[in-house]
Amino acid sequence: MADKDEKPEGLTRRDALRVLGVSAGIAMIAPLSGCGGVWERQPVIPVDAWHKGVCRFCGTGCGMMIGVTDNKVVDVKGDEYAHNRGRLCIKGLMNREILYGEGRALYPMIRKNGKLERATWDEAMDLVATRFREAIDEYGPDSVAFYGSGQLYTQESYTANKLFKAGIGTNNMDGNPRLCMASAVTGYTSSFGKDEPAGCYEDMDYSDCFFITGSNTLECHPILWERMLDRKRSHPETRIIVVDPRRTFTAMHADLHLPIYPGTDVALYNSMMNEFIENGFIDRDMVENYLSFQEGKQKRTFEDLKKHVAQYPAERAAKICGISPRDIQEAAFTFASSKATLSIWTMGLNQQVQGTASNRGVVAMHLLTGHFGRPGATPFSLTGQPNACGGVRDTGSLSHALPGGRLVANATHREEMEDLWKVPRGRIGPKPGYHAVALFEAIAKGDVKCCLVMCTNPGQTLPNSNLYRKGMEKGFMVVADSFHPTETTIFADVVLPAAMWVEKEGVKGNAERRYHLYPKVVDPPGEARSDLDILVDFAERIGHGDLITAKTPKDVWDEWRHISAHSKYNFEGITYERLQKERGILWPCPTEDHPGTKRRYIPGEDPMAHGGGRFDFYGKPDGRATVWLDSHEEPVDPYTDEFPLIFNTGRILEHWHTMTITGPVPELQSIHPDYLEIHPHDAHHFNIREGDQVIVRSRRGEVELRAKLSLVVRPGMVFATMHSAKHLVNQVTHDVYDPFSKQPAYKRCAVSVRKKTV
Ligand SMILES: Nc1nc2c(c(=O)[nH]1)N[C@H]1C(S)=C(S)[C@@H](COP(=O)(O)OP(=O)(O)OC[C@H]3O[C@@H](n4cnc5c(=O)[nH]c(N)nc54)[C@H](O)[C@@H]3O)O[C@H]1N2
Ligand SMILES: Nc1nc2c(c(=O)[nH]1)N[C@H]1C(S)=C(S)[C@@H](COP(=O)(O)OP(=O)(O)OC[C@H]3O[C@@H](n4cnc5c(=O)[nH]c(N)nc54)[C@H](O)[C@@H]3O)O[C@H]1N2
Ligand code: SF4
Ligand SMILES: [Mo]
Repeated sequence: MADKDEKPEGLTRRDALRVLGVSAGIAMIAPLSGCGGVWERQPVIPVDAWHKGVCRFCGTGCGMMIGVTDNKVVDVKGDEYAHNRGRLCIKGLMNREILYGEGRALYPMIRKNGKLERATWDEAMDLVATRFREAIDEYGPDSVAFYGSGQLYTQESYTANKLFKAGIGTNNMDGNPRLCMASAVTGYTSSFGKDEPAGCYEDMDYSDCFFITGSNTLECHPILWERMLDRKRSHPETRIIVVDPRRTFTAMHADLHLPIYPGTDVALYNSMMNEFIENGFIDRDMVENYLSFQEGKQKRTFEDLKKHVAQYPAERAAKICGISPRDIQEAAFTFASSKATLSIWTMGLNQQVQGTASNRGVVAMHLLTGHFGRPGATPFSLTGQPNACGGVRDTGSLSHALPGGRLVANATHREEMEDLWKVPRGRIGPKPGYHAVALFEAIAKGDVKCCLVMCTNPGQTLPNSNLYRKGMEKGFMVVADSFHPTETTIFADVVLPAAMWVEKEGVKGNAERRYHLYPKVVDPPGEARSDLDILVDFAERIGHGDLITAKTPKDVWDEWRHISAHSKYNFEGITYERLQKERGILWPCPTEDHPGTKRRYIPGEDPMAHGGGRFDFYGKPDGRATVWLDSHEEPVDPYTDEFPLIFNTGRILEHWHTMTITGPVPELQSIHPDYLEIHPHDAHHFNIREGDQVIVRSRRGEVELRAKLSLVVRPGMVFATMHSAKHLVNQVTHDVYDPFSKQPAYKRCAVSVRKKTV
């Protein structure tokens, strides 16, 4: 941890991160805010009351104490009794500031003669209900849609899902988790039959090998990164392998870094599996008793898998991936021979055309080597947003899904939900609705007339955004956001001011299946209302008040937890009273005296698992997990003489997505993510110097950025963050998506870069 006196004054942000490295997320607070770290800070304003809560930002879901005086959050500190053991990263600490940044949306607005004008809630909600009703009457229920978020509370996503699917009768219900976690969902469900990770954060305390792929954990899940480093500090023999085309801060701390070409993960994992087989690292009991094998729709055998991965000897895979064969062999040996290997992955895998195949490649490596279901041994997909798991994946708030792991396309699942929701059989349509990209395409075409957007900013975050931004001008867009203007509210016909974080109450489910409660501790500003209140009001005004009978966060939670009992996600035992007392609980948790489940699929540990064997993969009819035979595919959008570079996008530590929340925080305003990382060789070739304004152009659009010469990227590759609204990188990205998950491939497209000439 940075000592106040040793503060690396005068260093750039990047230098500071590099120096501080291991404690980056935490230590950054000193150079940035100049306040010397939370531990030494004397409270400026006395705190009247401390409330137990949770950070609003990433999927880590760190517990925090929230200090309130005079209806204002005046302080926050890490909760020592929560899984994060009192730690918070810089964004966690900034929860104190985010409520009071400039640009909060304070009252409803309606577009009149092209301009957004202040309106009353009654006027705004009446207009919304009338327009939706008219569209439904004239064009049917599929002419309206909901586009939600992994940052809404579970009660909010659950209510919207029920209202749209079982009330209005449309499956046009999707959200930003499609851009974020959809490939993890298809990866898990095709492997295990059920979504969500099998392990938990505690596993990090027992691993001897961390295989981190497509995740810049140090910047994006800093507190989990710290937890992994705790393990390495106490057990220095612990190995960290990082697979990332960029030499990120995470990669800089790796024992082995494989800087593969973007989109070549499948070749790498196949090659590693080949090494496992050739070197006798296969868990025979696992293969014989707990696994099945599949390629497309065909059943396969272990012998077939052997032949399949034999097509990826290290030499060949190394060429595909642009790394050395020895590094593949070393990665495979370290992975397989450790006592317990834990894999971590995020958007580098999910946001690829082969997102699903990459996900199940990592899962397969664990299943084949038996690095599964023991403390420290698990394939762990890290979720990005704080409630993508609990709020959206578990409640089935996606266009193809229904609650508790059910599917729209499955007649039995539809009937179960119609009965549980007490609506007539046949109410839920058999056809999946539009997924994110298709939804905005349908709005652009005029097939979807009205869309309610809640807690997300698609005008900035959809890929190939020029196309969809034009569409938003066409449809009747209702946008509930806590800030205005955003790149989406500027297209809105109605803006609804939303309460955020602890201005409202709700439950979220983090990356390890932990449900935890966010209390309401202050009032929202102006006339802002909670998203749940907005949805309940909307339901009543369009004539579905009799369906949406649970109207408070507690009542909705109680309805949902009882419904969950009719699925393998059973968390009926997680009552509101327990949530108020405990630091969250991991599902499954069927009864009030159940402590929660750390590891799934293990009889005796997971209440859903049965039999006397090592595992019960109850999500699959034969009780066996599936290993998939997937092949490497050549990337879409190839580079050419005209577009000779590969463009990659992502995040930095201090900012959150579209910066609506972190942008106004004074401490973070000196950090401008408006640059393009370019390797000095390429910069030289294209006659670009540090600080030059450059135009990045793809087959779809262009964006102006500031050149930053950097060894983080390989020659032939450039990188920019997704954060800046002034520099919309998604004008350039490709809207091609994984055919199974429909998640867009933000991490790879071909571009040209040239110096801007004025
Ligand atoms: N500070 C901060 N933290 C956040 C967020 C934020 O906005 N700011 N957002 C949260 C959310 S919603 C999410 S989804 C997560 C995202 O968390 P991460 O996925 O860790 O973050 P990204 O920067 O999007 O991408 C991760 C890495 O994938 C690499 N990559 C690109 N292509 C490939 C490939 O083909 N293979 C492999 N193996 N790697 C590749 C990129 O170089 C990049 O370093 O972060 C969460 N946490
Ligand atoms: N190029 C590129 N694009 C990407 C990605 C990438 O890696 N590269 N990553 C993708 C991923 S993984 C994700 S998750 C998405 C994120 O994309 P978005 O969800 O579009 O981005 P956010 O900035 O998180 O938007 C959240 C919005 O909700 C508002 N808000 C905050 N709290 C509340 C609340 O309680 N209620 C309401 N109603 N509003 C609230 C905020 O002001 C903000 O406008 O971006 C995707 N887009
Ligand atoms: S790691 Fe994530 S949840 Fe924890 S404090 Fe940082 S942003 Fe918040
Ligand atoms: Mo995300």
